[in-house]
Order: sequence, then C-alpha cells, then structure tokens
Amino acid sequence: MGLGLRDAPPAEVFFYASGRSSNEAAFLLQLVARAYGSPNIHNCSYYCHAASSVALSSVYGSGTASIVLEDLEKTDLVLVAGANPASNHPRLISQLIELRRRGGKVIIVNPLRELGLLRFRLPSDWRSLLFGSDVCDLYLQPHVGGDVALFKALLKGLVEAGAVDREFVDAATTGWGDVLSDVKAAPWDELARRSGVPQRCVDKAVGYLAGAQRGVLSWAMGLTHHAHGVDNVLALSNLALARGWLGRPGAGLLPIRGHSNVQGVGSVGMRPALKRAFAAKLEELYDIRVPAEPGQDTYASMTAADDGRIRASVLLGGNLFASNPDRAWAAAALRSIPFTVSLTTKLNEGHLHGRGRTTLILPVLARDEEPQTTTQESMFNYVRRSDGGHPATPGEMRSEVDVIASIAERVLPEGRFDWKALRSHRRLREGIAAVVPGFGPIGGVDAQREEFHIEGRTFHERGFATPTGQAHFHVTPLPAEPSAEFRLMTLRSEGQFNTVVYEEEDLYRGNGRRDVVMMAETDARRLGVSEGDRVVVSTEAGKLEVSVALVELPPGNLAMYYPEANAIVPRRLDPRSKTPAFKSVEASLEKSS
Ligand SMILES: Nc1nc2c(c(=O)[nH]1)N[C@H]1C(S)=C(S)[C@@H](COP(=O)(O)OP(=O)(O)OC[C@H]3O[C@@H](n4cnc5c(=O)[nH]c(N)nc54)[C@H](O)[C@@H]3O)O[C@H]1N2
Ligand SMILES: Nc1nc2c(c(=O)[nH]1)N[C@H]1C(S)=C(S)[C@@H](COP(=O)(O)OP(=O)(O)OC[C@H]3O[C@@H](n4cnc5c(=O)[nH]c(N)nc54)[C@H](O)[C@@H]3O)O[C@H]1N2
Ligand SMILES: [Mo]
Repeated sequence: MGLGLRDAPPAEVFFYASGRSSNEAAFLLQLVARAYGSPNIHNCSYYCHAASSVALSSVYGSGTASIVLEDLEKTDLVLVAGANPASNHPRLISQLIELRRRGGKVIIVNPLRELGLLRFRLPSDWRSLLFGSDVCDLYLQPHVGGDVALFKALLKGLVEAGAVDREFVDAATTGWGDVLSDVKAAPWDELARRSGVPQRCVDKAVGYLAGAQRGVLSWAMGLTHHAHGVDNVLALSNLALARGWLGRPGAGLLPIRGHSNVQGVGSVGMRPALKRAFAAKLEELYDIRVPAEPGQDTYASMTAADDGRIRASVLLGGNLFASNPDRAWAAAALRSIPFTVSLTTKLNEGHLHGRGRTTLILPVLARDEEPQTTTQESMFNYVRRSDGGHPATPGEMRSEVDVIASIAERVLPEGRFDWKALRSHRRLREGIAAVVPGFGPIGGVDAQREEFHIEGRTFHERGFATPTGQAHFHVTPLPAEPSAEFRLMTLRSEGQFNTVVYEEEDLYRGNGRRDVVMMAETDARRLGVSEGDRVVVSTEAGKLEVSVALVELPPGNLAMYYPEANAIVPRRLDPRSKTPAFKSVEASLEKSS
C-alpha cells in the first residue's frame, strides 16, 4: 500500500491534516513525514486562523490566545468581531450572557445582524430557555472588509476621550508614536465612509471601551478571511494595547478557534516550519534532519499539484475539494495527483470529486472512540485528555495512530523506528513532552491524569514572548477600495460542519434553502428583485444562479453559503498569512433572464 509513496521524490509529496485528530496522531504524522524527507506538512489553519497566528506573533511573540478561560469570568467587556458563536461556538454565548448578568458589556461587530447574537435561549437555564436572553449591548454593522477602518475609528475615539493607558503603553509596548500619528491623520469622515459605521455608534462603542477596566477582544473568520486578514487582527490588537488590556488577568486577545483540535495539531508540528528549539529536539530524539527552509503550506501544495509537481499526498481528514477557493481549479489540481491516501472517519464529497488518480481511503476511528487515551488542545491553550472509548462501529476500524504507523512502516527503511513504541499513545506523549515547547507536563496525563495550561502562551503579567519582552503596535493602512459593486462574504449556517451540510434550512437567518444570495432590501429594490427571485452572482472566478434572500446587511454587501459558494470564490490570498480571502470577494449581480 505504501508504493505510491515509496516511488515519489519526498519534495513532491504533501501531508495535510484537518483539525480533528489527536495530538498523538498529528505528532506521529509530522514525525514520519519529516523522517521520510518531506517538509510539505500543513493543516487547515492555513485556511482558517493563519492570519491570527501571524498577527499575534508580531504583537506578543506567541500565535495563540493571550488568555485562559477563567479570564472571561473576570472581564468587564467582551468584543466579538467577525464571528457567529451562536452557531459555531455556543459555549461562548453562555459566557457572554453571564458577563451581562454581572453588569459587563458585550459589543458585536458583524455586517450581518445575526439573530443568535441578539437573543439566545440557553438550554441550561430555564428562564433563558423560556424567554431568551439578550446577548449584546451594542451591535456594530461595518461593511464586509470594513473592520480596519472601524478599529481605527475606535482608536481615534479612545485617543480623543483621553482613554489610552499611557503608563502601560510607555512601559510595556513599542510603536505607539507611529500608530498615534496615523490615527490622528485619518479623517473621521473617511473612517466612517470606509467602515460604514455611523459616528454615533462609534461614540457609543468608545464609551463602553473607555468605561471598562478590563476587556477581552475576540474574533473568528470574519476578520481572517480577507486579503487584509493580518491587518484586521493587528488593528484590533492596537485597541487592546492602547487600553492596557494585555498582561493582566481578565484582559487580552482571543482568536475563537475552528476545529476542536486545530490548535494542538499545529502545536505538535503539523506545519511547514518549526521553531528552532522544536526542530533541534526532534532531530536529536529521532535522528532526522529538519531543513531550515520551510516547506509548502496548504495553498502552495494545491498550486504545486495544479502544476503537476505533486506525486503523492497524505490526508489526515479534511476535504480539500470543497474547502478550497475556485472549485473547478481545486478539483483539477487534486485529480492530477498520481497517488493519494486519505485517512478518514467518514466519506465526504471530496473522496469522490477530489480524489487522486489512485486513491486509498482508509477508515479510522474518531478521536473519542479510540481505545487508547488521547489529548487535545483548547483555544485557551489548555491540554485535555480524552479517555479511550468504545468504537461505534467495532471490528475492523483502527485508530489513526495505528494506520499512520502501518503506512510508515512500509515506506520508511526497515527498522527506522521502534514501531511498537510509536503505536503507544503514552510513548508518543513522552516524545511530545521532550520535543514540543511548553508540553513538558503532557507525560503527567498518564501518571497523575493531569490536564494543564501550556507554558509561555498566556500573559497575566507584563513580559511578553518577544525578544525585548515588550508588545508591539503596528500601523494598519486602510485596504484598497473594492472596485466591484458588491463585497461578497461566504459563511456557515447552523446545520453544517464546514464542508458537510446536515440541514438545508438555516433557521436563524430564515432561509429554507442554501442556493441563495443574502442581500439588503435597499439593494434588492434598486435592482428590481425581491425575496425568492432568481439572480446571477458573478465574480472573476465564475457565475452562479441563486435566489434572493433579504437580510439585515448594509447596502453593497452580499453573503452566500460556504462550501457551495466556492464555485465562484476566486483564488486571492492574504499575502502575509496565505489565507484565501473567502470573505472579501468582489461581485456583481443581475436578474436572471
Ligand atoms: N456548528 C458548527 N461549528 C463550527 C463550524 C461549523 O461549520 N459548524 N466550523 C468550525 C470552524 S473550522 C471554524 S473556523 C469556526 C468558524 O466560525 P465563524 O468564524 O463564526 O464562522 P463563519 O460562518 O465563517 O463566519 C462568521 C461571521 O463572520 C461574519 N463576517 C463575514 N465577513 C465579515 C467582515 O468583513 N467583518 C466582520 N466583522 N464580520 C464578518 C459573518 O457575518 C458571520 O457571522 O467554527 C467552528 N465551529
Ligand atoms: N468559501 C469558504 N471556504 C472556506 C471557509 C469559508 O468560511 N468560506 N472556511 C475555511 C475553514 S475556516 C476551514 S477550517 C476549512 C475546512 O477544511 P477541512 O478541515 O479540510 O474540511 P472539513 O469539512 O472540516 O473536513 C471534514 C472531514 O474530515 C473528516 N474527519 C472528521 N473527523 C475526523 C477525524 O477525527 N479524523 C479523521 N482522520 N478525519 C476526520 C471527515 O471526512 C469529514 O468529512 O475550509 C475553509 N474553506
Ligand atoms: Mo476553520
């Protein structure tokens, strides 16, 4: 079964992981990929939170949240930008409702008025279940892609209100001077026009930000899926630094993560470049050479496949067919790969439309059904254990680690590793403890059943993970103005998990079907169309005929459902994070003939 891999030059092979696998499986896969000689190792975060990692690393030297879960219980204010936690992170909604009951404030930043971010019924609370709870105090509706302008307006407002924490800024940060001159020079009316948020709403938000002692600023794909995704996160980070909301309890920055273990999969090495300390330990412990040059990320591997430069791929879950922009291009790229191995818990349409010329689909047990204990990492940098479970489909199904080891055993030279040890999750954890920075305590998961926070990631006092220990402000220019009539974003509904759709109906947004384009009533009237009318949405990647669905969006903005819309999402990337701009697509619209 390993033949397709044995014959391929390792530089022409890539290894992709979705974010559902255990730390143990991901650690093993990157280890055998590196021993095999391929640096092309990546995971779905390149289409997800890569912009957050890039931005946060340059703000405080670490690419993940600066806070732990308990900080949400201590804060006075939470701002949620570009996220729909009512569907995608429902536990966060309970925390927002709790915060408001304590007298704290919640600000939402989202072009679309999301019903679940206005009122939500908490199943765990009878009052809330019966009557619903208000989720937020203020709902700001910028244009799609208008967040940099909005965050700059908020910063300008804080400066004018005298609400900048000068002591923190002077003692613990660099770069404030340039950011201050930049926001002072930005005219109010331009910020309002570019963000689409009226001055009175900005003033209200500034009042809340200035009135809170401690705040947590959080976000998800609404900020990262743009050609200026990194700038979005940097502009939001500037607000946190200006208020002194970093390096103390109850305050900080929180990227709201995607897949349940996407953070862990990246932490344990499923990425094209490793930090020096990590690479050195891996080389020492397993006798491999980690090249200094980074390998391909996800999009670079797709491009290489399209150019005929990929001979084989190994996929640990995921669906590259439906998660990529420009569906026709993605399908052709994946189909041109001579040999693909896919380890999966379930079949999806990618296994049909995005398979290689020869494709092996190997069923594996889901993380919580594996016989051995596994671990995963939360978005709060907390490593949890899951005890071994009972497979829902007993019999032939094997664990991810077992299947990865079986493939590697056939591909790598005989006797290369002690395969019995590498099939033991406990022994893999010993490897992780020795190799991955901050994961020392993971050995204790077995002996003392201990779960732990990863050291060096979160900041409750000053002294950040940068060379000088200071945090950094960054000047964030306004992105280029869109030239097309509409800015189109693509998003999820309640009844789907990423590329897998369970229900056609989107209850929250009142849509009975998914082949729709959501738009403002004023735009519909101007174009002479109404709810249910067929229209054609055009982008530089193609056209799609869909029905009109009226929603509360500012005029000039459109929304369509992912993954279907990937048929017309062009291949445009954020140059710094390499993330496709899934939510800033230039589009036009006409009535179907
Ligand atoms: N049930 C369920 N849970 C999930 C998932 C799932 O598919 N289903 N997917 C998981 C994964 S991998 C991820 S990454 C997360 C995704 O979680 P989210 O990021 O919450 O999901 P999206 O639907 O992509 O987009 C979120 C919101 O961004 C807003 N938005 C779009 N463009 C902009 C913009 O320019 N500015 C601002 N401020 N807002 C904008 C949209 O209106 C939408 O409300 O959820 C995870 N959890
Ligand atoms: N237009 C547009 N495109 C997008 C997005 C968007 O908002 N708009 N969002 C992007 C984002 S945030 C992401 S994360 C990507 C998602 O990209 P992917 O992670 O590649 O796609 P998923 O649909 O999450 O993959 C789900 C599949 O993984 C397999 N699977 C599930 N659980 C397991 C497991 O435990 N083990 C193994 N081995 N396999 C498993 C199953 O086959 C399942 O069908 O899509 C991106 N693409
Ligand atoms: Mo994601």
